[in-house]
Amino acid sequence: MKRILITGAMGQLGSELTTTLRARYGNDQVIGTDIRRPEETSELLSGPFEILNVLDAKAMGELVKKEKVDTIIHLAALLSATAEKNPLLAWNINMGGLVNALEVAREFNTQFFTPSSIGAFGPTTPKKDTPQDTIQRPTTIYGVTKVSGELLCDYYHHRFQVDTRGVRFPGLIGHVTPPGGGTTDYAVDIYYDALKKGSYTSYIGKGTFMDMMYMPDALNAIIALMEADPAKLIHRNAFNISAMSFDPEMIAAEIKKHIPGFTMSYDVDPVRQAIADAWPDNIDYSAAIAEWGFKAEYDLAAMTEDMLKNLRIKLG
Ligand code: AKB
Repeated sequence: MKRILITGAMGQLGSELTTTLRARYGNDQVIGTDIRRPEETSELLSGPFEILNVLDAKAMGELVKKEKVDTIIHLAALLSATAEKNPLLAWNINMGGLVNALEVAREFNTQFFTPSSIGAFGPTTPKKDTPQDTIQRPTTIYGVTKVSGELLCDYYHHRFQVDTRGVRFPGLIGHVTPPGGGTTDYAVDIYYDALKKGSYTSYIGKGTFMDMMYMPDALNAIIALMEADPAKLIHRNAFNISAMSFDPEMIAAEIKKHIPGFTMSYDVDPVRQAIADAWPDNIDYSAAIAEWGFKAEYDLAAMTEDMLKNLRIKLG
């Protein structure tokens, strides 16, 4: 029986992962944690939930010991655009939280997952079909923490035999919890604005391609990797994965098929545009397919249909 602790459980990925893992492994087996408590009506409170600051290593260790946790999923981190506004804070939270979580995993011999990102690549990385193993010289503080995190997870595996695993997530798109502070967030915002206003002003410019993935595929990927036979994992941490690559024009055109009057305009944000320009157009994820059978179900058309259907219900 699994006993899972999730940090950053109130975030875009954490909120959906917590409920998905509870459905799979049992409601009481998945302990959601975050720096604050969710609203009383939140689904996250349908199972165990604890307030935990990832910078407090002692509290994390005590919780893992008390709850007999055997798997840590460490999600708490600042995303790319927020990180760029306060680089030192980003370093402290992203690296401080990660090293604390890895130390706890080492001490209590737990399995460990943490996400890296397409942000771990930089302007000198090949932009098309970006290989699994390639140049990683990111120019954002977020990217610096992601590359360092990949290396640290590799280190804890080979030095201390911690069962660390991870993927490089592309932009994640979902309808449950909005993302906060990322560069790829436009691809979520556009659906909300399409339904609420019939128009969207994009802060990312035309022709800027980035990898993306619909949330159900991201959740399945985490489960598949965590349950994969360790003997088959060559890369272990930081597997490239993706489901689609598009630019703002393509997602707008897809939305128009459902909302014919939808219009798109541009007001490019130089900071987020520079981040996007330094990231790959599309990554190669053949290692994830070969080593643990990664697959994605949703393309742009299927995702758009499902997003609009669910957001129509949510927004009323
Ligand atoms: C961001 O935009 O910062 C994240 C990511 C791709 O890591 N969504």
